[in-house]
Amino acid sequence: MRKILKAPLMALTIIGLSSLVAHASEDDHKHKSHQAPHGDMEEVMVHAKVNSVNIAERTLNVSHGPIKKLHWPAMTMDMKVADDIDIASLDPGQEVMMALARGEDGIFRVTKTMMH
Ligand SMILES: [Cu+2]
Repeated sequence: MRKILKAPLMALTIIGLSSLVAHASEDDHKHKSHQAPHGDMEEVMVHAKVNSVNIAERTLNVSHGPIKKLHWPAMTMDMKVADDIDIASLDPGQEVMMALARGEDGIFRVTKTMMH
């Protein structure tokens, strides 16, 4: 009896595992999901290249490295900048270390940039 039961159990296990994997990669990183657990106001640092600067919208398009702390992979995205950042001082093509922090609205913003 045991031997007969083993195969279906194995199959169930494999199906279970593969649905977990599929779920994890789905969750991985959609741009809109740039949200840390509630209450996490800490800054994180990441290396990034500025691709373009939108002064009117106060956003940067950046290619940033992975951020382990937030479980974000490396990616290219638009990022809002904090009010106290002099966005006009940033140029396309520049490489920077940037600090990100989540505002009370739940959105991450660039809070500091350092030439890199
Ligand atoms: Cu990103």
